[in-house]
Amino acid sequence: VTSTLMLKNDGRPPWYTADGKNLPVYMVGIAGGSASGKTSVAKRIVESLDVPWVVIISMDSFYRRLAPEESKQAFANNHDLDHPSSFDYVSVLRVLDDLKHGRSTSVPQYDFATHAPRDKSQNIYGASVVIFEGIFALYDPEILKMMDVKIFVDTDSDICLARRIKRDVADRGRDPLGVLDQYDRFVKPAYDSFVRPTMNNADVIIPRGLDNQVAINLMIQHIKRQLDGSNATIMRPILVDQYSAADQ
Ligand code: UZR
Ligand code: MG
Repeated sequence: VTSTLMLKNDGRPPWYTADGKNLPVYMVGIAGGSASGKTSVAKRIVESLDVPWVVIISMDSFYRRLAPEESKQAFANNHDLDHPSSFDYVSVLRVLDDLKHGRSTSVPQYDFATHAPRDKSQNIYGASVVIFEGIFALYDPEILKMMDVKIFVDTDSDICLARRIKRDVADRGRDPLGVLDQYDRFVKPAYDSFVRPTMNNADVIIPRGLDNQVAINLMIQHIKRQLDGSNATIMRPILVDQYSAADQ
């Protein structure tokens, strides 16, 4: 779909104007505890924006490669993957900076079952809206500077834990006792010391995560208004037409 769209658009991605200037790219940061509903909120925002060139970048893609000893510990649930130092911020900044400037980029892919980055990364052509979500999405000062709106999803920790057990067993190849153990030792302490304080960096706090329709709708209205006010007058008609033309 992506390449069809670009060809139909005179070979020009829609985040560039006809004279080659790049349109402002709108960036949304979403942080919150593990299994608080960050990914779901991000997806809901994407579904509701009628701009097709929206991309979700998940911080889970940017776990750094572990040294052999660290990796052994990770398999034994003894490595702290919830500490801010577990992420490769240089790669995060490279990817976000590329997208912010309308450049294509490649996003690493991470395998939760092996606790390691995959050999292949994923190419992204560009986007007019970028949503960056993860436990430390609002942690690094350089990342914060790039975000146009910063959201913190604040969900009760018992709900997060229940969700996390289900998710990690179903999707991430873990066993329930290991998840609980890890929660006590790493997830909860890291949340209290490093994740929760980043709430102070947020513009908006969404209580109850995905259940909070009102807050999410307000957020979506805000983003839509911002898009209308900046690039969308140039961008929207082109995008919407081409999107339906190519997709139907
Ligand atoms: P979200 N995580 C893993 O379980 N395995 C890994 O290899 C890497 C990360 C977990 C990590 C963190 N902690 O709590 C969670 N552990 O992924 C963050 N243990 O992901 O934001 O989707 O909950
Ligand atoms: Mg997630």
